[in-house]
Amino acid sequence: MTYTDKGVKRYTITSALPYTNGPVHIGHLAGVYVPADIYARYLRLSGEDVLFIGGSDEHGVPITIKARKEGCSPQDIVDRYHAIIKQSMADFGISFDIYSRTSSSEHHQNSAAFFRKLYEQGKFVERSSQQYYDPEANQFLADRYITGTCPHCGNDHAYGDQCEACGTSLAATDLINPKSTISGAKPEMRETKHWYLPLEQYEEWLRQWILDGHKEDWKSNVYGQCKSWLDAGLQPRAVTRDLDWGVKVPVEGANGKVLYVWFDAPIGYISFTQQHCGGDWEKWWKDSDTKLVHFIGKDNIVFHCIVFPAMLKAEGSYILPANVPANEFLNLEGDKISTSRNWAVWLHEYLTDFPGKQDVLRYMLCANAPETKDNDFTWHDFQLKNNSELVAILGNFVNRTLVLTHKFFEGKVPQVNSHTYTDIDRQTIAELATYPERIGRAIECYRFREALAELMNLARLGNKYLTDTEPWKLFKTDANRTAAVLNLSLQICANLAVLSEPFMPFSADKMKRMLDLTISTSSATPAWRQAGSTTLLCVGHALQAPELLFEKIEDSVIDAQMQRLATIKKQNEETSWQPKNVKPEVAFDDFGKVDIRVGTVLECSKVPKADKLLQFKIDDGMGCRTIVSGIAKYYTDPAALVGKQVCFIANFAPRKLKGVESQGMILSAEDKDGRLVLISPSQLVTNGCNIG
Ligand code: B3M
Ligand code: ZN
Repeated sequence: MTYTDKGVKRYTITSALPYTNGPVHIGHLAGVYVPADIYARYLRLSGEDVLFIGGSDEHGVPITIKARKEGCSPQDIVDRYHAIIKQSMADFGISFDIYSRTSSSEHHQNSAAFFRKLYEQGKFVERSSQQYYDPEANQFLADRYITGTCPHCGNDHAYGDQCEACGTSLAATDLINPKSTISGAKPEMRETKHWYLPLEQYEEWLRQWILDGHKEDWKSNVYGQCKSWLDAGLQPRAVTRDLDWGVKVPVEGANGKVLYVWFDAPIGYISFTQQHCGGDWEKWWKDSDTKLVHFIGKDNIVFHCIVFPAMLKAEGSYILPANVPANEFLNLEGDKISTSRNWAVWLHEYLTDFPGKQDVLRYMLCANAPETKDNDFTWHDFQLKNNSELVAILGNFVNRTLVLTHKFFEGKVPQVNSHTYTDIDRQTIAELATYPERIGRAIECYRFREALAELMNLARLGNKYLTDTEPWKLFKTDANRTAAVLNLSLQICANLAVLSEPFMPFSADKMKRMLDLTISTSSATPAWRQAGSTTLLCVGHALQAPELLFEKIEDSVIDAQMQRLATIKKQNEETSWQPKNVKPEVAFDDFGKVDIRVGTVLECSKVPKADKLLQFKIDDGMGCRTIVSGIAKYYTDPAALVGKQVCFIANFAPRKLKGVESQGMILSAEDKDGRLVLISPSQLVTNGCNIG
């Protein structure tokens, strides 16, 4: 039973299938899996029939690139990361009904059958065309096998199917200055045949379905992207590739070709439904009283709002997504999360550093979710939210209530006579009653940050009620009143245990354990609809011993995480360093005008009041000259340079630096870490000799 959905009999909830070319990180959780799980858990608590689908996306070029890099098979790669990802999802309580994988034989059969049906219905256009080919690797270059400059935003690392910077879907031939990511070679064009889904034939229908039909209920970031693609006009989209890893194309003349990963992957949602439900699967994908919702990140919008719906429309027997509440991206300490740069908080590593603290991360990633714009995860904010919200508000309230009940009423829910209720009780009871709907409506509208904030408002209500009534003082003079206060506080704790489950399932279980709370549900009164009341706990009910729900996170723990990122940043700077672009050509004669000589250092000292400057006295073979150079930071013992030979430009006009006249410029190399290193001849040469 929901607040906003009328006539919906069941919910099919899908979540983007992560590529198995690496582990999952906080960006995956924040963007897709925490919101999807909140939605699924909430609907189940509301008595709804839910199917929550997840799985690994095991085809596509990112995987074969990784396999090539590691010298193993794509199957080795997907087996490794499917297991890691599946475990991480389970560890974080992502409550899939099934978590499967697209390398499964069931999926290969199902996606091939889906393709064949469209093929036999003549829904594809067969076309030969010139495609990029790597003559060194002897293979065609599709998707991430080719990179170049995006024609739309200028991103130099766009791929052959998509630009991750601006989200535009691309054809490899759109790229500027393309190059093979396999060999780095400049690709050549070769003839090849592929099957295309003529998206332009669905453009009018998509405009009507999305731009007219979902103007009000789809998020503006999703609606906006769809509108810009539709306004730009849709193009035919190749749904096959010249690759050997993927679902084989099940038609004549398709040797060496597989389904494009973005054709087969969304069909994985259907394959996994079939795997989970057996014969009784169709109601989840074909009944009009089923609500289908796709949870994804913004880079997947075109595939879930344009391409997959066109495929479903072409096939003809499927329902379409009612909503696709895509999130934007989560950054980490101000920088884009990146698997290749290891700039991430990996879920499996988080659990090593923060055992048992899954809910702290779920809470943080929901509270800071990039729901309408990119957002930033900082370890400082993680510590702050844990200490000042979870520990100080929610944990503190539940702990005080239980400790006081054990202290004053032997750990049993005290008797209460409603005539002892005062105004503050009645106001608190009235406000408590509003929270299931306040939280539920926000969840149903995919506003999970708002829903979580409302949950915390309920915890604040409880905290304030205790602080205002001071039962620890009251008991001495009025045990009855104290009983009423603690009974109501316990009821609020019980409500928090029910209403927090979608967001923090582990803490909800802990609260239920401490309260020894079980909610008997029926279709008429699902757990969510029982919340809001002051009768979840019966008088006399025995409580369990109180435990701390959350622990304070110390600065030292955060410092260790920041140190880890600093090390990764330094490693990235070193490995990602590229030589500066070569300057524009100069004529040889111009170079001839510069007179470069060798000289020997006779004296060397710091220039007074100038941190960066050293002054050299050089024997230049024609006498002596003084030259000032900005390398003091890298040569902290200038005297050690005496006797060394250096190279210098002899015919620069003299100039004063910090009061010292410099007659020329000493040559040094700037290394990748910015360090300046003096250039010396490899053998002793005569002072004053030319360099040319
Ligand atoms: N494998 C996720 C990504 O683009 C992609 C989702 C497929 S959902 C069918 O990172
Ligand atoms: Zn771009």
